[in-house]
Amino acid sequence: MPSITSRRALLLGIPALLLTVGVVTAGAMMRSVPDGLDLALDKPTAAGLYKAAIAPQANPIAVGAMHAWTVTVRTPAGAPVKVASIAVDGGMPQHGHGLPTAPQVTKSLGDGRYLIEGMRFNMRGWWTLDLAIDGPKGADTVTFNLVL
Ligand SMILES: [Cu+2]
Repeated sequence: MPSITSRRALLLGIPALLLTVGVVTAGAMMRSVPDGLDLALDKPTAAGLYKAAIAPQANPIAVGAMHAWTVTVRTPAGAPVKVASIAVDGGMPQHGHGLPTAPQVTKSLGDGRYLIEGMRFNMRGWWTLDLAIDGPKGADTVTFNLVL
């Protein structure tokens, strides 16, 4: 039968252990954002059909705040592209979850620029933003990396 003293030690020890585990886990999560991530916000699409550039309308991006982005689609030579559709997806590769909202392109701003509304990031870390672009040269995709 455990003495009162050892029981108290156990009761004090559990929170200390949980705190240690929590700090180590948080540290591991911070460290685990891969080195050398391509953080370019202006890049060719996967098959090279277009060039796409994204820009947040809020800078810096506040975690938890709904905000908009613009995406600019150009030909590889730099001419603006009038696309048929752009689908927006994304998530956190290391957490196995997608975006907490369903952002959409809501309007064309002209000159190959489009407005994406409804973006919200609900935690810090490595996010991807995936665009599926369907335009005059065909369908292509591009993935942007963001570290918040
Ligand atoms: Cu996450």
